[in-house]
Amino acid sequence: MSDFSPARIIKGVGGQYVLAGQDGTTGVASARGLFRKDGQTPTPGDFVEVIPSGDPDNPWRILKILPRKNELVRPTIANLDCLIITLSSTDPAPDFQLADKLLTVCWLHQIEPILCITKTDLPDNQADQIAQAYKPSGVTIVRTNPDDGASHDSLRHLLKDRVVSFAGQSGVGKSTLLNQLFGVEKMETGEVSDRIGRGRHTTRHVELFPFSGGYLADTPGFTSLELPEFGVTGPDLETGYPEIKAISDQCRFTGCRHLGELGCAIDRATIDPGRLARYRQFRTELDQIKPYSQPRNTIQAKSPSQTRGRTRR
Ligand SMILES: Nc1nc2c(ncn2[C@@H]2O[C@H](COP(=O)(O)OP(=O)(O)OP(=O)(O)O)[C@@H](O)[C@H]2O)c(=O)[nH]1
Ligand SMILES: [Mg+2]
Ligand SMILES: [Zn+2]
Repeated sequence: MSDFSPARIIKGVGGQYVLAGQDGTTGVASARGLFRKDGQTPTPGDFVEVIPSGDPDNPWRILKILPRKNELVRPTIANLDCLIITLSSTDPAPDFQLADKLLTVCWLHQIEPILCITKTDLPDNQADQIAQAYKPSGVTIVRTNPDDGASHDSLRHLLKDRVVSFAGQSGVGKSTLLNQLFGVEKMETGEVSDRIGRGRHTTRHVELFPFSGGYLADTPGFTSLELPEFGVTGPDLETGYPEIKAISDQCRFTGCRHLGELGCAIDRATIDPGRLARYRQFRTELDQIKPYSQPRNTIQAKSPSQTRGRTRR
């Protein structure tokens, strides 16, 4: 038993958790009721302490969640090294707001982002324009499609020995790519609806698969993500736009918000118009939020006690 604890949660569905021990063996656990009272939710990626439960259906019981180095609300996952922000280059139309928000959250919380542009095999794809817009941010960009073996190799190389998750809209090809990286069908994939041009939410839960010395997680697609949910404030936003931050010391006034102030250097610089418009929109929205109305950080290094007042999902 001591060999199995602490174990990592690799999947949690309906109050039942699949755990992987240090030695790679798996087991099924329930969580003690106390977590709900504490406002804690055992989350995929968590390390947990367990004891035998005596229940043959759920042989282990989770007693304690060990401190997290980070956690995301969407996708719901903890202790990530890297996030593959998956953006379709066509159908479904890329959601750049979502991509920018995820990039911001990653950079603020020491999760390395990889921008993965899928469906580059389809006609009229926007892969070149997307890559051009994001290159100045410095993010690692990988373009891929099911026949592009070289892109799969470079992703496998980037993922070695790390805990990595996919994130992005439904239908962008997260599960397709995960299957390609494994070389076997691990996850079901779904069509994109012709009528509404959206995915069908084929993946319904987060699941971590052992991969190349670490883990690779498939996650359900999502569209909405509000920066304040992740504790992002107006001044934090620049961290999500390194190409803006790099020239902000040339603005006439310190603390310039780059919203058209006198002497703002961003007005003279060449910033991708889409990126700049989204920065300005988010900054305006975030600056309207009064500090006391911000929810607690939901992604941050946790104190050992891990007490927090908010439940997720
Ligand atoms: N042509 C082409 N089709 C792709 C590519 N990647 C995924 N698809 C197709 O897009 C559809 C959606 O792919 P999924 O892998 O299910 O998408 P997902 O991101 O996992 O979606 P959810 O699980 O709903 O979040 C499927 O029909 C895939 O075959 C690609 O690079 N090129
Ligand atoms: Mg999927
Ligand atoms: Zn400025």
